[in-house]
Amino acid sequence: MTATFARRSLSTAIAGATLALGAASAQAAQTINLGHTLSDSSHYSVGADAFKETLERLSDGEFEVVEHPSGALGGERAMIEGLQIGTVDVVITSTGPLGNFVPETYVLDLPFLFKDYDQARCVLDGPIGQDLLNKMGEHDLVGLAWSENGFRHLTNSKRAVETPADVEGLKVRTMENKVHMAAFEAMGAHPTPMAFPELFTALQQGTVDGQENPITVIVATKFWEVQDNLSLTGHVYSPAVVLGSPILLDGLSEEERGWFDQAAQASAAATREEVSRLEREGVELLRENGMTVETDIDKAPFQEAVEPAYQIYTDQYGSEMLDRVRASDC
Ligand code: EAX
Repeated sequence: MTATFARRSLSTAIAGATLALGAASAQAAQTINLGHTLSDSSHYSVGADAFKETLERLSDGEFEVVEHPSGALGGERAMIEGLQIGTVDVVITSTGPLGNFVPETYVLDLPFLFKDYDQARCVLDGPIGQDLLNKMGEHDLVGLAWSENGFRHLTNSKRAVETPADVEGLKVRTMENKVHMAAFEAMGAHPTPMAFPELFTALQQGTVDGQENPITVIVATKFWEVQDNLSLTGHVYSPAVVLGSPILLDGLSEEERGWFDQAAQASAAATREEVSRLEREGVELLRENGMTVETDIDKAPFQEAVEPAYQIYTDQYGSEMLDRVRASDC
């Protein structure tokens, strides 16, 4: 084959391929990459499935959602950065690393702020929650809907924890969140911030003694394989949020954007329902798998121990948001 012939046939091939691509993209669905850190049996996956089903149905196949569970696209901080630069389209994340991007959300990470699920959901579904979603727009993120992770509890491999004194000296993995870190520091623990995808191995290898997460996450991650003790401290409510990339969403028509809003709302509703189910059934499942569960925790001494976190928060961010949450009718 001569060089000239080879070149010509190559350019013919490229022209053909370009045509084929053009024809395909006229009909092909636009792929939406959705990421989260939890397993495909988790409450986030229930939410991801609802997002996918709703968006694909409403858009009549114009969009196709591809789910990437288990931190396949990175930890929550990395995925949020991905939304900002457009390498990820939709993320379901806790507020763990979100305050690093949208400091207004730190208020939600204060320990013992909400007394129960009803109150937390009511605040997030009302004007405060809406204002916080809107704030995300000022930081290259689109806040689509408040979803849920759950009330967080402490697990560890060293001892049964009943009082804050039992927490002293424990190396506890926290999320990359300075309000959470301040709370654990105040209890006398050694807070070790770490992205979630690294956590299981860190527990297995003894890099940290413990971690804290809702029943939902403890079940979905099978933490019983690496942690013996669970104490139902319920020390902080952990919201989740369905976030979108402005690079994708700002380019959509109003109708298309509406489909994403509805898909996010369906996702949040399905996730909350699954959280409620696991709150009813999860502890029993953890016991069956060998965890020792302290259910009867006196919260008052814990609440007192973490008080310095409030001072640290208000010194830096003022008390306006906190006062609003406390004054809400919820
Ligand atoms: O959002 O990092 C955490 O502990 C979170 O609770 C988990 O990734 C689910």
